[in-house]
Amino acid sequence: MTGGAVAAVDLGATSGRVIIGRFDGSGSISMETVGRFANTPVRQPDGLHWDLLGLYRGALDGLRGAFRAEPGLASIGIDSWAVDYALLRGDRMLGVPFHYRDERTSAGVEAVHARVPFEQLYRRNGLQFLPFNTLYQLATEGDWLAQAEQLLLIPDLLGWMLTGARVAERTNASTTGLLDVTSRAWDLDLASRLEIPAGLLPSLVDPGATLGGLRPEVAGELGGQAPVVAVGSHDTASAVVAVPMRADRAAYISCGTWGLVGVETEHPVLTDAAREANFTNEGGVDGRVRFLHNVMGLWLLSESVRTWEAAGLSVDLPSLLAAAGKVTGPIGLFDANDPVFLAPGDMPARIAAWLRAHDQPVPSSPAEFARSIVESLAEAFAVAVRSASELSGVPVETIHVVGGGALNTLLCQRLADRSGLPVAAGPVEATAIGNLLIQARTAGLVSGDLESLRAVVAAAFDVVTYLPARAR
Ligand code: LFR
Repeated sequence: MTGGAVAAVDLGATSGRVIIGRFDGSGSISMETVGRFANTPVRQPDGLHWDLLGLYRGALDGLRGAFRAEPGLASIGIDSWAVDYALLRGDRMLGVPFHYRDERTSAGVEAVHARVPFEQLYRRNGLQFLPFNTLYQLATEGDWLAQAEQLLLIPDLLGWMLTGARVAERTNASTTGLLDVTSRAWDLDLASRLEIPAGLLPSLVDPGATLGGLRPEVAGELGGQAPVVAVGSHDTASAVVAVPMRADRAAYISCGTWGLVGVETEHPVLTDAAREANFTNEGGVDGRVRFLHNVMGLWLLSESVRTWEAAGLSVDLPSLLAAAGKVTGPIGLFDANDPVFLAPGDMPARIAAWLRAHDQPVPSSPAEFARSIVESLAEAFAVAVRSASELSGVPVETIHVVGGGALNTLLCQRLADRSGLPVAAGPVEATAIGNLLIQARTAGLVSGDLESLRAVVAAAFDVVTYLPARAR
């Protein structure tokens, strides 16, 4: 196999990166970050939006750096969070995409469920209930839907800006609620019942498909030319590609803003029990299923830090977590799945209110809050792993933690203790690695199924193992 390089544009809820992956021809990978930019949502009179053009600008700047470092770049791939979209009329975006944490969607939930009850929806799309799933957001669009000619999810939107091609990558399309969970085609009957014009939904493509070359103006601006290739454009789909696991006996947690906790299966699990446990069947790369549950994740901590800093406190996260590890005495446990924690705003106040209302000890310092968050997350993760295993029949022997949460030693240890299972932490950059690997396979720089790609990850990146307290 020959060597070569590809570039990942990886957009997270708080920052975006452009990362080059170099493959040396023997199947090994090394990475270089060539661009990093903040992702700061903007509140407008009509609600909370993403700074979409700012993100595109950040991606362009990063890609210019990528071409400088690797003029022969084989391809570019884009991933981001799921569910959010822009509506287009011709080549014009109709407004700025909303942020999924905007609170306008509750009216959309009622409107959709009045037409199609949740039980029926689950049978068709296999998705857990999250109030921001695309189909609920669309139910709030009103006249804008009639004006629109096309809907593009965020990574597809950036792909269109770069190439002019309009597609819907399938792993991310699976989070809209409009994809049939069994056939993996658009559910046009459901769309019509919800009065969503079928013409809005672009042709579906699978990870590995080539969208096309850069538009000439873009290539000129970037100083290079390369095709854009569809990857697992839902960030969680890319992350799961890069979990160095045995999928038949492990669970994964993609732990960043969210904690996505689950297993990989060959077929969707659409039982009443799975629906009642609010587990989702999202589309994975190579036709796999990501059977998982969304837990609130490190958002609980980052939004707390933001609140303290807004009040004039300066917070250093490593010191805060070190202090949290030393907290003694009773620690309040709250339900990290409670939707009251979804919206931006004063997180410590909401946590304190929850604990008080449930007769739990209320923290009085940032360290005590951080400990309560870590313990509550570890507990919610352990419970979700147990449910994923029971509902899917996958016997879980190890829990893999990838993403930023893999650096949180207190969380990984407490998860091992609370689950009674070994926790294998790393790689931190799983999302970008999964993005790079699918491009590399398309370019012929690596080959094989997901198991072969995971072997590349296992060889190239360190994993730290945490054993449960009673096994140490
Ligand atoms: C993680 C993630 C989750 C999705 C949430 C909202 O970044 O993509 O998988 O449920 O963001 O899009």
